[in-house]
Amino acid sequence: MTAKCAVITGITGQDGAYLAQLLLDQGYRVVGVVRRSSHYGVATHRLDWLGIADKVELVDGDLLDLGGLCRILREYRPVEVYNLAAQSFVKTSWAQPTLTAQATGIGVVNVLEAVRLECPEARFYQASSSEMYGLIQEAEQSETTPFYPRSPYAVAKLMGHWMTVNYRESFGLFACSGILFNHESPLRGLEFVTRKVTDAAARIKLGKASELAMGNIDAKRDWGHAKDYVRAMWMMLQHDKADDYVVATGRTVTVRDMIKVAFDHVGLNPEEHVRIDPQFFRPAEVDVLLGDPSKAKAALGWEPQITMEDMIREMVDADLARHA
Ligand code: NDP
Ligand code: GDR
Repeated sequence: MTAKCAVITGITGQDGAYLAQLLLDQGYRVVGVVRRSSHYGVATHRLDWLGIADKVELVDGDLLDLGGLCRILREYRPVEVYNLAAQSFVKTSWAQPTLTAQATGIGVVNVLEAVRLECPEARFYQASSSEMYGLIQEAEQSETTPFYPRSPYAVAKLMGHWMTVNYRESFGLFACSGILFNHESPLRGLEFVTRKVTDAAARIKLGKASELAMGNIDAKRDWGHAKDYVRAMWMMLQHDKADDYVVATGRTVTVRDMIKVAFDHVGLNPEEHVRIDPQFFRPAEVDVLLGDPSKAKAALGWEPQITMEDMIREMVDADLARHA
């Protein structure tokens, strides 16, 4: 029997790597769309870390190139398409709003169009974001909470979200939007706050650094583990009905308290090392996010298994090993 094929955009990112691993374990043929880089080989470091770089098939493609996306779907005939690619760093979206709108917003339209034209029977997953809630309109955010985006990134994600809903309602595509709250892992990019903190805790512990410059450490986030969250993506596409789901832990913590977990793990006092640097503040902040994952639990049977504390300790240990 030939294996079911899944196509992942953004396979070189954090979620793409963990999702590829999950799908390989489920027996899928995994095809990853990779944009051309002038540095051959650097793109696969996360897949290498998981030991799966030689188990996935990588094809050249870019979210901004509809023709190329159509060619890939025509050639591989996937049963599932996961659109994880995006300009995903919120702070950069103020510096590069047009690029962010193109990759994170129009890119979704391109993938949806490619699916509609080439493999309309395929199931489609869109990586939507809790950033869409921005200036929160309800204390706990669920699928029915109104959106209020606060960055060019969040505005672009909102376009992708509504396009996904629209293609489902207009063309009958099996298109799901996962509204995922922050999720992290040892494979998280160094620019994001958790990994910045765990990497610094490790370097300070090893005597390779002495301080950590931070932005708004009073911001609160609902942090889960990427491994748990990619499982939710896959579960959405196995359900008998396409729908949208919040994926979150239901608990929110300040950046300050997250820093404490990381520094405690290596026996350091954050007050001796952390300083505030205004360059890390954002033009408009999302002060607090707290997700209500009850729909995903009831409909999909999904629940997070890894706590924020265990995840941060895992990340610090991985960074200690990297720097040792
Ligand atoms: P990453 O930043 O780690 O990965 C982003 C991926 O997108 C990379 O593989 C990158 O490729 C690729 N990419 C960027 N632009 C293009 C393009 N024009 N064409 C093709 N590929 C492109 O993100 P995460 O893994 O953390 O997140 C996955 C998705 O989920 C993103 O869409 C993100 O916005 C969204 N999301 C993430 C959350 C989180 O907490 N992690 C929460 C909610 C949503 P390259 O390696 O070449 O840069
Ligand atoms: P976020 O993640 O913007 O929520 O987007 P990030 O980790 O960048 O910031 C979280 C919060 O921490 C505050 N913060 C800092 N952030 C960074 N990066 N660096 C700092 O020094 C710092 N100091 C304080 C931020 O102001 C913010 O409040 C992530 C991305 O993965 C998106 O793609 C995704 O959609 C959302 O999560 C859900």
